[in-house]
Amino acid sequence: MAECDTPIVVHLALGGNQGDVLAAFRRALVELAARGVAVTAVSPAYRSAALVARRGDTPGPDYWNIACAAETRLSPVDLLALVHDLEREAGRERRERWGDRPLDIDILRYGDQVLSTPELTVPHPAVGARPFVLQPLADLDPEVPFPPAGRTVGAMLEALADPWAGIEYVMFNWR
Ligand code: A4P
Ligand code: MG
Repeated sequence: MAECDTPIVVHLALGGNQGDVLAAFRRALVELAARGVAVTAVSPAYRSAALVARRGDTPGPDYWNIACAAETRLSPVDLLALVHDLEREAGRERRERWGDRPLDIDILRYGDQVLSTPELTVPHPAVGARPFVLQPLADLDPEVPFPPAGRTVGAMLEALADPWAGIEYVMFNWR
């Protein structure tokens, strides 16, 4: 396992729409901390309608989404392997893209690094388009810059036609 010399600040998005998702989030946050990802801040939980892959698809159950900030010495590839382990342990089976899932963990940002490999794209390409990702990120810190251009979370939110599109409910004390 490759380790970085200095801890890297990472931002993760957690989502899910099957079973007790908030319980899955709580477990995942404990496991991240236990396996080398020191979680420093966690957002409120946002409930939103499921975004579907294609117009006309029947949406599944509503999602819960949160964001967290953390510090880790894990390399990007090892961090991806860890989040896949946690998704599996939460009972996730990959059947179809955007299928219903008890837990999904996306690596939104890995310090200032830009990576594009078949397994991992960082920053996550969908960050700027999704209120259910940007709103919880803004709760952590709206000034966080995303490489390569350094666009902040706040600026990305302001650029959306409707920064609250699809969001139905925000739960503050969910942990
Ligand atoms: N992968 C590449 N880059 C990354 C990254 N930065 N972080 C690869 C995590 N994974 C990354 O992901 C497919 C592959 O992406 C992985 O094998 C990994 O190597 P996946 O989690 O297996 O599949 P997925 O989640 O179905 O696809 P995708 O494109 O990641 O979908 P998203 O973006 O996760 O969207 N509606 C609401 N309201 N809230 C949601 O959270 N999420 C989705 C899925 C659909 N609708 C939603 C929500
Ligand atoms: Mg995913």
